[in-house]
Amino acid sequence: MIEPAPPTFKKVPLLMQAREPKTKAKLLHCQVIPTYNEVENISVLVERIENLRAHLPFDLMIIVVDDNSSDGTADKVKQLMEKFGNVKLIQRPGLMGLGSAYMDGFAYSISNFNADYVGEMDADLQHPPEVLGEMMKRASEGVDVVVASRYIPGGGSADWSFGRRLISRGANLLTRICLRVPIKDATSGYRLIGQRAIKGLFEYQLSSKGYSFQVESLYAYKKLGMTFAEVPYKFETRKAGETKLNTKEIWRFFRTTVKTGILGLKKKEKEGQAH
Ligand SMILES: Nc1nc2c(ncn2[C@@H]2O[C@H](COP(=O)(O)OP(=O)(O)O)[C@@H](O)[C@H]2O)c(=O)[nH]1
Ligand SMILES: [Mg+2]
Repeated sequence: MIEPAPPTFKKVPLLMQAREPKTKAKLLHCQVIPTYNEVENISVLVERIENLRAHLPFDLMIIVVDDNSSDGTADKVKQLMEKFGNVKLIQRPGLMGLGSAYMDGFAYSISNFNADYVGEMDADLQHPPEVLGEMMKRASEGVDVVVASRYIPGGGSADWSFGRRLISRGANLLTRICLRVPIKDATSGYRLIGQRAIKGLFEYQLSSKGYSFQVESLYAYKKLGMTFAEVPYKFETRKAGETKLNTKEIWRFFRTTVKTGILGLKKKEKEGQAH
């Protein structure tokens, strides 16, 4: 079994991490954005999120997790950090996988900022940040896991190749059959998750560092008894750069989904209680 990568960030000293502006009474959402060679997308995305911020029901921080991109993504994020005090950067030494990037981003958000909610979102502008308001609204109604969905009325995907549609539909069908999660778009990488669901997730021994993290984590939330909701969105065309999803990751996804359906997930305790 592959061990999840250990967190590679250092806890930020308290003085350096003040949330600003301190509006309190509002809950805090940390939007985690993993990046690998997204230099052309990241500033457009961050600017779009910043433009929305004042209209959102929660305070918002942006946590970029960069895996030593060769195109200068991290330097671009450092420039954004000078402009926006609510942007943070976790720099990791090399490509370590989407799932491990999210786990590091979540752990950082909870341990440094005691985030009430964390979010998942691609850096490539496929996930329109304008949907965040509706996702936060559902969360504030008491939902633990809000998934932005292509496969409910109002959702969809623009300009997606036949091959990608087939993979996405097939992956969703397999996930629903194997894991019986109450979500139409189980592979969606656009999510908002409450603190108690994340703390529960940390107790599980996830086997995947990559894309199959999405279904493993959903299964863990189900086992934890979390509540779910889906909000429709239109999956947009990648604006620049290339997808990091490759054949190896797709096979790993299918294997992990079937394996999780049969064996369940193990908790981290030594005795390894299967579910
Ligand atoms: N830090 C980090 N980011 C990754 C990794 N793999 C993918 N990403 C980022 O995760 C997001 C989703 O990947 P993407 O290539 O858009 O996948 P797709 O939407 O399924 O085609 C993008 O922002 C990528 O840059 C990784 O191993 N590490
Ligand atoms: Mg993408």
